[in-house]
Amino acid sequence: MDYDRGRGFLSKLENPAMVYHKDADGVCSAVVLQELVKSAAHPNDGPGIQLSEGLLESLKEGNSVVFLDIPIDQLQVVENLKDRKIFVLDHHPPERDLTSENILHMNPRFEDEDAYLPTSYLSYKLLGSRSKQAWKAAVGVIGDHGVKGCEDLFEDVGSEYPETIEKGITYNSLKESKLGLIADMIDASKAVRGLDGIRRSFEVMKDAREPNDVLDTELKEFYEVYRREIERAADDFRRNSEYFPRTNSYLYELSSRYSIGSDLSTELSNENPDAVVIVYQIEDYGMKISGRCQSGRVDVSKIIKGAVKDFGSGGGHPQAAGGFVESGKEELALERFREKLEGID
Ligand SMILES: [Mn+2]
Repeated sequence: MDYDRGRGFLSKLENPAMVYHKDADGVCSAVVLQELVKSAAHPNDGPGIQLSEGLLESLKEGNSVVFLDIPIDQLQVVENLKDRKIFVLDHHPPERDLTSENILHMNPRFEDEDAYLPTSYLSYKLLGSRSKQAWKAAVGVIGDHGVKGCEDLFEDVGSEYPETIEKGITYNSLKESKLGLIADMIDASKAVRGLDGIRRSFEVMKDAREPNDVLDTELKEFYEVYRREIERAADDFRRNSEYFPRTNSYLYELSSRYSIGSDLSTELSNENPDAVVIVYQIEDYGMKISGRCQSGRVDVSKIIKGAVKDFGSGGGHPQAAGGFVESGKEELALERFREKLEGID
């Protein structure tokens, strides 16, 4: 990655808007990059990776945009922002290289398709020298389950906060550190308060001078609400899920005002790694599905894809996957799940 080129390109942008992905990596990559580019920052506000029409219109009013942690090469965003200067910093598998006269598209996967370097790490590298922002980048990296390949960042963090790396520079030990807790607090802010929660996380992270500054903010309250809700749901799961003994599988309807299906299924699966856990949540716009089987005994991505076929979308990894079913087709998808879970060997 040619970070000097990236820094040069950024330095020429006039008053750019920043758009970051609505998760911990997106928030932290934007906060870190504020050291180079002071600008108004917005989370992407459409479903998934998308931007709302309103946000896109507001970007058209300026002459440059920085996109962080959003694979906008999968969207028609640059086509909608003709003649603007655009900087894209991302680490998702790219579908095309957007680089042109007005656009610089940086992604470590252009050089190594298996690279896994979260955007917060790339933002930090763009700064070009050791910075007091290192711990913020580390929070984003942990939030995206990175760490491997980002050891130099964690060494910089360790020189200022030795306690964070005293158990080693591995994902599992860092997840247990204060920085891992902050990553969870940012995720919780989104689960509990949606986009406003993410905007609060951005402000809190931007204002914080050290990790302890984050721990006593309203993010802590979001996190507590979120933990209580996960525990309540896990308890309800133990009493009310459908169990399929032949396949050691569970099917569970989550009722919650919060979007916790993905984290809940991860926790349930941690307790029972060989079981198949399918959690679904029915909303007025359709049904959200999360599946886990951490041992890899069963490919849950295949099961979800099979169940949502023709009226939804699904995918992910064999051990962890998700899906969506359009409104009105929920029962059909659930029947397919039951059939499948009755009979896997
Ligand atoms: Mn990311």
